[in-house]
Amino acid sequence: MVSVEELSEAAFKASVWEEAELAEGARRLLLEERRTGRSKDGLLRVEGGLVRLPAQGELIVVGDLHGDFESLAFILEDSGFLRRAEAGEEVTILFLGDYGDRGPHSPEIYHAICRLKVEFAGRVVLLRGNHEPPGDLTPIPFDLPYQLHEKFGEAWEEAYGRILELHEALPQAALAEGKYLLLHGGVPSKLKSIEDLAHAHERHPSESLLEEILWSDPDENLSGVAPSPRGAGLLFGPDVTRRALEVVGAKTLIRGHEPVGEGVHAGQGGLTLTLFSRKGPPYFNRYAAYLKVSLEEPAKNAYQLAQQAVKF
Ligand SMILES: [Mn+2]
Repeated sequence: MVSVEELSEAAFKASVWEEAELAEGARRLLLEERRTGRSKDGLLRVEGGLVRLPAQGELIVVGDLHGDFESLAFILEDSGFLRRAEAGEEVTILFLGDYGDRGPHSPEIYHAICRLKVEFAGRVVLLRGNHEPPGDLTPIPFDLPYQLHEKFGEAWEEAYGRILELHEALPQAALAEGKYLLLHGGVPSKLKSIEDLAHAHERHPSESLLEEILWSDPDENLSGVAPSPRGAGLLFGPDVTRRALEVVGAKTLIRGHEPVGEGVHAGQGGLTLTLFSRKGPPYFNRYAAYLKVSLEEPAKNAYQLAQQAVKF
């Protein structure tokens, strides 16, 4: 059995070749899911860049990690994911993206999440954030190459190349039908169908669907959309969220992307939940949080969901 300790140790000790091989292994698995429409264990259905979650069991949701390995280790330990997945329990862990940059342990986070995907297949969903960008939308800071160079020395680009390719294979959204829509930043303001979500990556950059999914932020008072201070994506009001949730048949949007002081924040009249799962500079949020929810009995709204978050 893989323990959190063993997973951590392997991530810190990895050679550049092991790091590259794991990223490549995870990428191949994701492309296979996209091609066949299902994870190899049949637990997930996949349509383009959209993952459909199972209708039963528990869902563990992890927000931005940004190089904070300690928080990842805590979440895995506290949720018991490894032990429970290995015992065949119906448990799915979903990451909302933003794995690297800012914190010091981007290479180790990539190692661990790729290993989780390779070992547990359909029990693990790795979504794409704005720090797993398409080539024309690189965020600042983008420390990943520097951290890989520092850790691996001369051959660092072996791992970097594979990780950039992995980014392109990450799905951009997940749906628990009738319950939750999960993605990194925000809902596309012109979303007309589930297919728009599933194929957003194929229409980038001629349409802004993917950019909005990766970069947008909810606003409490806005009606419609406004330019974002981030310089990419948009600010979107509760009316935009409500319409998008109707289109995909979900009650609540669960997303990451924004640092929140308490680790979790319910907004937009209960339509939107923001999760932030890392600690330390440059944010110094008081708590980080992750979410544990039943996929059978959905929470009524984001306020109820927020109460089910585990703060640490
Ligand atoms: Mn982000």
